[in-house]
Amino acid sequence: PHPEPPALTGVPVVDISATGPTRTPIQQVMELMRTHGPVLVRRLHGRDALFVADADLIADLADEDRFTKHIGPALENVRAFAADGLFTAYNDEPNWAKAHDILMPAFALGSMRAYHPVMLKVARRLIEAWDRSARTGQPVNVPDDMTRMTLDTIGLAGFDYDFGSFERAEPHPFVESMVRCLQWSMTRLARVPGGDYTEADAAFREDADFLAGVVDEVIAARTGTDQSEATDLLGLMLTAQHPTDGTTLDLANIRNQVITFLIAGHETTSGAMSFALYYLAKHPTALRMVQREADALWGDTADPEPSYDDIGRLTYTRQVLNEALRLWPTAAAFSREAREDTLLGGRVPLRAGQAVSVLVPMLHRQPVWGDNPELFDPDRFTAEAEAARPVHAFKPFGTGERACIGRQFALHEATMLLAMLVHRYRLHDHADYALDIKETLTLKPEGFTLTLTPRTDADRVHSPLPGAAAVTPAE
Ligand code: FDE
Repeated sequence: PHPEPPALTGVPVVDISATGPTRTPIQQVMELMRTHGPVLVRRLHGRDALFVADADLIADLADEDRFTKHIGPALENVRAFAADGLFTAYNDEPNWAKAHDILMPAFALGSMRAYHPVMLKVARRLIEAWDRSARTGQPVNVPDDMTRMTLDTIGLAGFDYDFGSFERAEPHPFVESMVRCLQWSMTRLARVPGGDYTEADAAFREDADFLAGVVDEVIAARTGTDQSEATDLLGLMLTAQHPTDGTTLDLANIRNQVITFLIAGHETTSGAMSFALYYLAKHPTALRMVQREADALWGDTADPEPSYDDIGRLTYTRQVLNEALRLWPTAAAFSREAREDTLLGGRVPLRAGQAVSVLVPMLHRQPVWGDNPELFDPDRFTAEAEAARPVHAFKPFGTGERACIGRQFALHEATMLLAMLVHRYRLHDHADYALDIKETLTLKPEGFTLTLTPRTDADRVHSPLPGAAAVTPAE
């Protein structure tokens, strides 16, 4: 039962029924906000959705006492195949708190030490593939290869399941089904009343059943055997008891978690790395800085062995990722709802349960980001700059207790890979790529390709980093 929202005085209402939400609904709302400002109602066939990007309103929405996560129509659609997995569970669904408590330790920063070797192994698969392309001069498709890499990583680190993505010309059938399920979730939002969608729905069911079948096989292969030594997420889910009541997750919920981690853990992270490489290819100075950081750690070693601790030292690389996530947060919108009737920011009336969608890319272009928010500038993420900014101005991982559990996982994986790539290759924007952002619930730079040449010792930066002890040149 959705409460009838009160009239929003002073909030512009923009009717998009003539065009529908288009194939790029996020970029459409971004455009609407450029015209109508950072608070607006988007009306589609008489259905209203409130979108906000205003920094003060989002700081208010981050107040967990008054607001909580809202499962909106997009996530309702994803529930059709991820059900009560962490991402799509209702706040009061018992399996949310249970799985959250059981899985949190597996995603704490310290746990990344356990996943580091697997992440490195998959990074080397990518490098092997890119070395081949570098030899032949063939362009690499950046988002496709980043997706291969993140899928193999979450498959192996999560469930000891090898998708073997680099040995395939086309994505693994599991991925194709998953992508179609996500597309169904998105296009279902644009349906016109009275339309006939039986065919699309039947195709979706088939894909969803296929996903469940593959995951059930992975789980079945593990349930009969002793999991006490397993270090991956699945082993943990099969054995870990809730810290207070001692219960474990049931098999149906474990299946939903596996599907959830595969969805949540790979498209978002691969998009983030793709945008970071895009900006590096376009910004030679930033690229030089990232190379310098990697060179300081790994010097002229052709095949460095990045250690877990190295990744924490890649501070500028991390700044580049953050800045890419500022301009194009790959999970671009999340929804909140008021716990009780309230005034958002003291001015926008909201009923309990009413949805408010945060349009993150526009939050990341608000005046708190200065007067040139479109400019790619990793210096926005120095420790000093971050300390000077309101805490809720940057939300690529959502907010509050339903914020991203995979954040450290994604950042460790992405930071290591970026540094290894810039240490090894010169990146050539051979096609003078113009940004074209595809939306499949997440964002990615469609058709972004690079050519590569190996960096040589002569390319490497041998000067010390600023702040390092100066080396006196020999007379
Ligand atoms: C979550 C998340 C979020 C929130 C959403 C809402 O609020 O609705 C966000 C915004 C995110 N997430 C984002 C992101 C980005 C990136 C790169 C990522 N993410 C990554 C990842 C990885 C993994 C594994 C993940 N991720 C996972 C996840 C999960 C499970 C979740 C749900 C949580 C809860 O509890 O709710 C998330 N994620 Fe993320």
